[in-house]
Amino acid sequence: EVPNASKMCFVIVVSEWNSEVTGALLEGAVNTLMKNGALEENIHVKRVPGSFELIYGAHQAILSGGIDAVIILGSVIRGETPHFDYICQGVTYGIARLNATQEIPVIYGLLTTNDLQQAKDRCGGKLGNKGDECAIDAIKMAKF
Ligand code: DLZ
Repeated sequence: EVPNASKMCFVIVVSEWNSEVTGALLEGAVNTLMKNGALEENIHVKRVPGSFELIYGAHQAILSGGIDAVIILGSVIRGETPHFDYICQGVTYGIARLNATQEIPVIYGLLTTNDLQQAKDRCGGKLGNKGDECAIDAIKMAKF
């Protein structure tokens, strides 16, 4: 059961890297928040250049106050160097740290895939949309 979100306020921090994927994640998250009662004026979208900046973006969103949950959305696609692993680990650790130390929940919507097709499958393709899941999780955690 999903609580009603009509009195909740959200910040979505979304990465511009792989914007075809992150745009679809964002659309899913916003639609699902609104389907569950959230008002458009209470959903604030902030953009950062890449997934590594999601940590800073989420932290600043928390410090700005007056919100119930933050959702981060990003897509990291494996390349030929270990860069992928460093970014994924850094973001995961950074967001985990925010969740352990800050007062409001940060929902982890980072797709970490081997190729673009796997990402497309997860942002509105055959495996659903991670943005939808993150929206539901944000509402539940805002109520927690
Ligand atoms: C540099 C980089 C690379 C190679 N790949 C991705 C990616 O697949 N997804 C993503 O969100 N960001 C990528 N970035 C950018 C880094 O996240 C970050 O923006 C830069 O290293 C600057 O801090």
